[in-house]
Amino acid sequence: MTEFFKKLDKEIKNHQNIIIMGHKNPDLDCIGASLGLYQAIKKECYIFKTTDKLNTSMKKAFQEIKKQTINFIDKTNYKQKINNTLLIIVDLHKQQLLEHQPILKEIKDIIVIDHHITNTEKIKAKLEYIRPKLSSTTEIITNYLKYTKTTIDPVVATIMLAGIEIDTNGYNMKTTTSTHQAAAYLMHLGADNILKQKILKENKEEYIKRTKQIEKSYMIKNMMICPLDDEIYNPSYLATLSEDLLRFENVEASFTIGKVSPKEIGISARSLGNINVEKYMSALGGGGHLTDAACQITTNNIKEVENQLKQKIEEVNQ
Ligand SMILES: [Mn+2]
Repeated sequence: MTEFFKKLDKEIKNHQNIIIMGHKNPDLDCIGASLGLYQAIKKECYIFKTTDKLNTSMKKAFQEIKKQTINFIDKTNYKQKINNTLLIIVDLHKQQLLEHQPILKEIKDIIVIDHHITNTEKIKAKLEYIRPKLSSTTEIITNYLKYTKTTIDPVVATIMLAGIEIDTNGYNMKTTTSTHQAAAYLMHLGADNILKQKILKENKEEYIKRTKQIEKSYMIKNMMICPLDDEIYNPSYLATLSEDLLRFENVEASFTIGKVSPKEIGISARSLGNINVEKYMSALGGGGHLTDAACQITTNNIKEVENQLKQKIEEVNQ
């Protein structure tokens, strides 16, 4: 990581402006990493602000950020800042997910920092640091704060801590010693546990909705399948739900099936480690890792995808 940080420092030094950009439908890891990085960069720097609808936690995080002096930029005014500019992309590396894709043609010096499973449609970058084994992008940025000995605003430290918590589903997924060390370091930087809880508080209606979805899930062997209704969901919602299902007794693997666009059904698969979910997802045209995989199928029929999955569960030998 240190080698990457050295190169990152050099790139920052060699540019006049920095723009930090995350993915569409940003989450707390994405914004936490952006804010942490922003505070470590001691020169003209902007965070590209989303125009997407924010979820409850993100709205609360932005309310807290409002009290800070952070330079945001958006698609209406960023063009004044694209000369001698370094674009740092955080928490994604797949082109289609980028907040504002046209920028890729306007800025040529790009750095990508991410922790998602490597995808083929990668953004062409001058420098990249993609580590799918790490819990979150915030974990990487926290290490950068340590490396640069940056002190940050306690509110930013709090949002970063919430970001790690969201991406690990409460230190359950992809959590290692270094994840806990990063969390401890954020506490040391002033992260506030009470404010973090306020930011993470769930909306009651959303909680009830999720409980009803879990109610409809069922077991095949030691795997839990949870088909959703006809609404369109963010793929990260499917992932979180699958992670939640792993909490239940006898569940070794979980699959959440739902519409991710009008003509696309996604499956998000998670495993505790004894079942290789990547095998099922690649059999359905997707991919991923042993404990963490997904696929997307072009159709609008959830039942059809559910049946295909059940068939693969019968066919694929572990
Ligand atoms: Mn993330």
